[in-house]
Amino acid sequence: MAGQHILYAMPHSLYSGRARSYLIKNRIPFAERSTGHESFKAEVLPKSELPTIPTLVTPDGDVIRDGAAIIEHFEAANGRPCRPLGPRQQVISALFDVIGTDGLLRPAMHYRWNFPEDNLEFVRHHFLHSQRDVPQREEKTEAMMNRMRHAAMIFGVTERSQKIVEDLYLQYLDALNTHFNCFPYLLGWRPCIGDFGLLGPMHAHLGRDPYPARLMQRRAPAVYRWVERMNREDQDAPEFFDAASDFVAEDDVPETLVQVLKILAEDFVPETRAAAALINSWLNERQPAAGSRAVGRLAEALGTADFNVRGEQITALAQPHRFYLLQRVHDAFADFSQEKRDQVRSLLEVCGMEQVLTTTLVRRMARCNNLEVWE
Ligand SMILES: N[C@@H](CCC(=O)N[C@@H](CS)C(=O)NCC(=O)O)C(=O)O
Repeated sequence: MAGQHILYAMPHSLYSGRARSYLIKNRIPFAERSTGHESFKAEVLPKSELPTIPTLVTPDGDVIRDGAAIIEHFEAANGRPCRPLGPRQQVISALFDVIGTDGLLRPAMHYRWNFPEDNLEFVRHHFLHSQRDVPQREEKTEAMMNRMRHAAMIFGVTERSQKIVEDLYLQYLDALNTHFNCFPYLLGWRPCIGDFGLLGPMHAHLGRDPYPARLMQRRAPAVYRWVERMNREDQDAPEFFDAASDFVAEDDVPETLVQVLKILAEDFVPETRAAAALINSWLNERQPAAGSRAVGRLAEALGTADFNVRGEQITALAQPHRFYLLQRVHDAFADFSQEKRDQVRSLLEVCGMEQVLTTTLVRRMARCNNLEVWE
């Protein structure tokens, strides 16, 4: 593809890491700009509808807001290089995309905001430098950080739930480390859509802020290497002496990855079910008009949902975005033959994730003019 793309993104932004990595791995030339850049307000915002990052401007001047939409733009144009063909791998890849962008927000936010002694100056540097050097810079930085800190806490980390959030994260990290000792990517020897989604929280927050990054380096060096690898153009797998180049053969999903999913299911499944119930009752009550906005900025949600994890109640924001991406899992599943659906269902049963297949909203979402809208 000729010409250069501009990616509005920031190093400390969760969703930016996903789109940036996709562009790097797929060798799409781009320059990265902060939202503090003059052009963001003047040229991008009128077309992007919301001031979120990542937002991409193509060489033709088209503006694409949202990491999933940016990736879909290139996937659709280039024969879907990052979507595995086999049904099991396809569903696992799409599922990791949701887990990364929506399911790991709790540990990401906890390890960023609840360790101020280690993290605060580093995080403040990034928030400050995402703004132009205007007189209100400090004030704006504090306001933005407070908004994000608040959003973080309403993903469900409290004094009571903190231990469970940490225990789950550490078990997941250990299992993922075992996996990345066997393979350089989730499904083998090259990245799939799920790798990019998972990278969101694992890069900016959990792999880069001082406290969690050190934790990852010490406890899970193979995960740390994957984070590095996802930000390099080449395969970057010198530690694998038998490296191949494709996804694992025969639509196999490695046992090491099944173990990771089993741990992730412990809060992903109850949270998804509780969020669906809450959003469905909101939809039934409000009956939003077709075409009205379904997904907003990070801190916007329709309310909070309660669910239980290891005997403890967690209360977290319920965001429709999770279901926008889950629709893709459901749509892929619906298109498979009965035999393939059975294969996928059996795999998800082993992972404790089978309920994800039947947890749906009563209304579908679509994208229109850079926004997700109710159909
Ligand atoms: N669904 C969007 C979410 C983007 C998003 O919320 N980005 C955050 C930064 S990681 C942001 O721009 N927040 C600023 C705001 O909400 O005002 C995506 O996947 O790209």
